[in-house]
Amino acid sequence: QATYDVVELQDKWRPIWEKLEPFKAGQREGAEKRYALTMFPYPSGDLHMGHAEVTALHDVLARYWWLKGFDVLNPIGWDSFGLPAENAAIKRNENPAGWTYANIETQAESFKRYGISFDWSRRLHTSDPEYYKWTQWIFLKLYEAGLAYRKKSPVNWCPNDQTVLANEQVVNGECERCGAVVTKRDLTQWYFRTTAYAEELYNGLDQLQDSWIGKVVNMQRNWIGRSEGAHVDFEISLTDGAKKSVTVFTTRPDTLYGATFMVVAADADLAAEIVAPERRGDLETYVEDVRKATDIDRLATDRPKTGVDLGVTATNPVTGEQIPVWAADYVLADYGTGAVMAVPAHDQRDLDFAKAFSLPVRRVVDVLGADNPEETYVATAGDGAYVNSAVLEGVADKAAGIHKIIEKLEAEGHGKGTINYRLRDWLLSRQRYWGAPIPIIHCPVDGEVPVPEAELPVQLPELKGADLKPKGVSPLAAASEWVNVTCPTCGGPATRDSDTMDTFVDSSWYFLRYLSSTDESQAFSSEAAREWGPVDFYLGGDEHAVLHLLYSRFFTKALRDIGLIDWDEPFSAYLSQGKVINGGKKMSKSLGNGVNLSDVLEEFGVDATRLTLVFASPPEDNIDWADVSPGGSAKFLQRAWRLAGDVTSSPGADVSGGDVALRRTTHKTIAEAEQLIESYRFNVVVARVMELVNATRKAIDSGCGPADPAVREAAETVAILLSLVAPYTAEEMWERLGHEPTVARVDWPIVDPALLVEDSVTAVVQIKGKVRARLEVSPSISEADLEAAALADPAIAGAIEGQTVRKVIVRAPKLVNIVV
Ligand code: ANZ
Repeated sequence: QATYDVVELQDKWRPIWEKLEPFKAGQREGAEKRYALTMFPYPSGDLHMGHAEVTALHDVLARYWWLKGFDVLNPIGWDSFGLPAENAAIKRNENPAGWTYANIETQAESFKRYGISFDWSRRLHTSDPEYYKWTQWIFLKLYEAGLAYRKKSPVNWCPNDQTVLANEQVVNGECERCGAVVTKRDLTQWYFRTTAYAEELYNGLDQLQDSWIGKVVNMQRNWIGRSEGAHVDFEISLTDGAKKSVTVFTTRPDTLYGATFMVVAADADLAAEIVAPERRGDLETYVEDVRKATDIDRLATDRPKTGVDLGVTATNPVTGEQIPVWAADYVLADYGTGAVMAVPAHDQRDLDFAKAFSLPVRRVVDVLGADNPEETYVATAGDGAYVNSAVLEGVADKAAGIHKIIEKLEAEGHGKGTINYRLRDWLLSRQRYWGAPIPIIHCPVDGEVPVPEAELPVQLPELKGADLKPKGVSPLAAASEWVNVTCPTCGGPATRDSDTMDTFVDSSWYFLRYLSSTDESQAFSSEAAREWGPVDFYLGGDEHAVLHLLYSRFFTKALRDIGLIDWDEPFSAYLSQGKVINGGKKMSKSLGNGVNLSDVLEEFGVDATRLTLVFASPPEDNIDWADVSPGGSAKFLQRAWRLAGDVTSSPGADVSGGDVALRRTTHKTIAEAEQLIESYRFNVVVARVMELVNATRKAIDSGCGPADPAVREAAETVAILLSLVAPYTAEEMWERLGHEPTVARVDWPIVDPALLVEDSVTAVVQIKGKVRARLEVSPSISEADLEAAALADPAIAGAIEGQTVRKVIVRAPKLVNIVV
């Protein structure tokens, strides 16, 4: 090809690669394995700039690993269940499958053209029965292990999507998908017991600290929310004379002497259980209001305090006082125990509540320099001297105070030290159609009965769009032929569970299915998991920082304990890429600043687009499309391509006598690229390749000339390094340089360490202060090497012969002084 024509290049190489299949995992027997994973796409429409960015970045590392000799797994699939398909289907009165699979085909075709080094033979779609059969199977495994269960409780309800949501899907009180304000409903739902792993999920973050992008580790820490504190038992005297023990969770048990009242969550069962008969009406009216507020509102410190006196008292276990018990909304039903000991002097929300309802305030910590909260109504949370606190008075500080009071509570049987987690169980059932049916049958006689394994998958019946309209119950409930079955245990009439699973269930194990995506006999092979897992590098968006990444970690631990895998964490390294924005703003329809990927590809070609995205910034930073130049990228690629045509030496030419300056640049570039790629600084790699292209061009035009084998070495290096980012151009260069395809599977060039030595410096060697020799040495020479070189120098060796060397003073790399 005499001119650089991107369309021609793309059309030429794509079929050749498809025939060669250079990226099939498992083809390098005996080689070390590497698993590179990028978050699989949701099939809404064609690929967009975000997909182009993440896959281009990810491909740098995956392709690098092939060049470095690893056996690489870099799979692709589709997260193809979910609401957008269902909503599109309702609009068009179709089944969601049609829309979904058409989009998948479009995206697959685009990915192939985009030249990503995926192993296409492992392709999967979570909405295929062959896939969700195993999602259901895993659900049943978790059910058997007691990690999936059903319970009735107040749940998040999206009035727009007419379905429940997990806590993780409620962002600032709104549905993370549609933005509707989320309300609460009392419903019986399926949960995964994520809380059983709260401690391990929290502690496991320590080992990910250095290999995961820090902000995501911190977000998970905050989400899991570990609090050290104590459970303290209070005895409540009910109106009928009975006693009931109620436990509160507190992070400040050392303030127990200042607990002047107790507050329980108004919407917790406990409140209704203990309320005095004459207060029940007030409580019920109040609870109706409480249900309308989001958790965020309820916890807001600046909110006016409201509540109902429950008309009963509790005994403070250390003072013996009878304290009133109230119900309020600022205490949440599903955090801690749903009840708190209120210490108004040292907790602002309790103090605001005390002020609103004229409840007593007692200071128990005298914080140096702070005014008395009993007078100021400003709570003090700091450390100070204990007052009004019997056994704690004289104790040095908060830590010692907490320790001492826990000891006392434990000794007297009134409580114990504990660790509380904010993490809740994962609500997984959804009242929508386009998801994996929950494989449970409800029988009036036998209760919950798992669908027998041989009957999996429980297939989704085909429903038309009209039947899918959200009604608050799953559309499947109305599919009577599908719902009504016989009980597998007793053979009597029973009904299928009509809810489907949250699509985050599908994506919590897809990285395992890739290991055995065509295996019809099992979800995945444990053997393959041992060989390939865990994922060595995962790249994706940080919108999944708590949702998908936390759920996958939970699944991994659960499946490990079930005995299916033997590693603890799914993703050894995780990085989240920045967003592609435009003009400083997020791309959006309303701003009209969207950049259409297919237009960009059309105008500049695949390679220039990929190069632009990789070169624009470090992977984790945003890319502002207004600041980049795909045209400039295209020009650079053409410059690189031209080098290959200018080389006149033959392939395999002996390079040892080649131009040293150019060879140094080449080898330095290779060595640096290696380090840069391994630290994910892909943009700098591109910059180095650009410099190498310039140096090679200069050598051809005004240096050693095109026949020097150093020029070939440089051009071949450019082709190899460029293959990570611009595969079409690189492949064409490789061919023009006289090689067979594919450059994507050559060996990473070996660096000659001698060529990495920077320009040498002169070291002076003195004997008793007189200069006797000068040596050319590396600027980074060690003291020991310099001393050895000096003593071995013929002039020095001659001068000191027959004398005793008393001392050698070395100042590398410049000076050696020998005292004889
Ligand atoms: C008494 C106390 C005194 C408290 C004090 C704090 C300061 P974190 O750190 O978030 O775990 N609390 C406990 N359960 C609650 C619930 N269901 N809803 C709202 N608040 C609740 O917070 C734990 C603290 O939050 C607990 O410690 C409790 O108030 C409150 F000077 O107990 B503390």
